[in-house]
Amino acid sequence: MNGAPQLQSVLHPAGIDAAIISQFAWVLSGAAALILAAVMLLLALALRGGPRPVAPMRWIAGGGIVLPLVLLAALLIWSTWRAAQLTAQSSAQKMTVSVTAKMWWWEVRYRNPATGLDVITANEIHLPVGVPVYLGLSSGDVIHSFWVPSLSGKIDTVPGRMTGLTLTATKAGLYRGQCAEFCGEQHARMGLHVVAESPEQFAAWLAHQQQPAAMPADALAVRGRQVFEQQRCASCHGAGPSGQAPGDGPSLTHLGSRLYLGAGTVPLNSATLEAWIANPHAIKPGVRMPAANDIDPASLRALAAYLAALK
Ligand code: HEC
Ligand SMILES: [Cu+2]
Repeated sequence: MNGAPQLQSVLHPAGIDAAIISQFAWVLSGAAALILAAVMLLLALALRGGPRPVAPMRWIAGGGIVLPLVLLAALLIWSTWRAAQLTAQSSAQKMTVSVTAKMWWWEVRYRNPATGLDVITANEIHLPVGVPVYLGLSSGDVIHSFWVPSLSGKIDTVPGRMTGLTLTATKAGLYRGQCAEFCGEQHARMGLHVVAESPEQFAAWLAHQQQPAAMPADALAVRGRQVFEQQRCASCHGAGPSGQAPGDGPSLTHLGSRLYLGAGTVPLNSATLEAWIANPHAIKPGVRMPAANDIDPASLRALAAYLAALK
């Protein structure tokens, strides 16, 4: 799906709540535009001068009091009625996903029904189309805000608190999301992607994510696995058979199956992987991962090959 058109647009809804929100945008801006046009027309007529068809007091009472009251009341009643149809934020849903916002990436967890343990991934949320999914949101550090405009409204993630959002994707596709609360240096590069797919595709994806990381098969990747251990990458990342352990960095257990690197910053491929490992600060300045300064080119290539093979 790499390279597919991605939507991050309130005006292209692909979720139940997003459709209501975009309707708000159209109706309220439409009404405002009509009123503005009418006022401008009256202004033009007034500037032209000539006889006045209506007495000034009537204009003031009609246009200044009655019209705004009627119009605002109508819009208020309509929007209150429509807002009540937004999905209730209850966790009584079929499916729950936990999302923890961190500086500057997203940890994503699914429950593995077989083991009762969490399947941990990052920056990419897979959802089955048509199924209401409750996202339990929290923060590992400062306040962030979870927002995937094509799917739903946005909600803050607050340290020490759980907030929740229920999403129902109505169209399969790749949707971009963005942290929407300033959270430091790399706030702008704290993106995420939602892959909305058929329930069958989703089930296959989740079953695959539940598997332990593949052991490297070819010589280059075997070498890469050694470099990974020598470089102490696992102190933050924990990839490999024990890779489901939470850490200060995103899980790399199935890194090769993801579309982007650095929370939606660059597409994931071997070139970007090598560049990221050598110096992530060149791609995302200030990122909370050290550059691997003491790594030779051959080891770097092997390490990138190992990580890319973690499908
Ligand atoms: C001090 C902890 C730390 C160490 C050590 C560390 N990383 Fe990271 N790494 C992070 C953090 C934090 C991120 C998330 C950065 C972001 O996107 O803001 C990250 C992101 C990554 C990513 C991108 C993951 C994704 O899905 O976007 C890769 C790949 C990666 N690290 C590989 C490595 C490798 C290989 C090493 C060893 C050479 C290493 N890291 C060492 C903390 C660390
Ligand atoms: Cu932010």
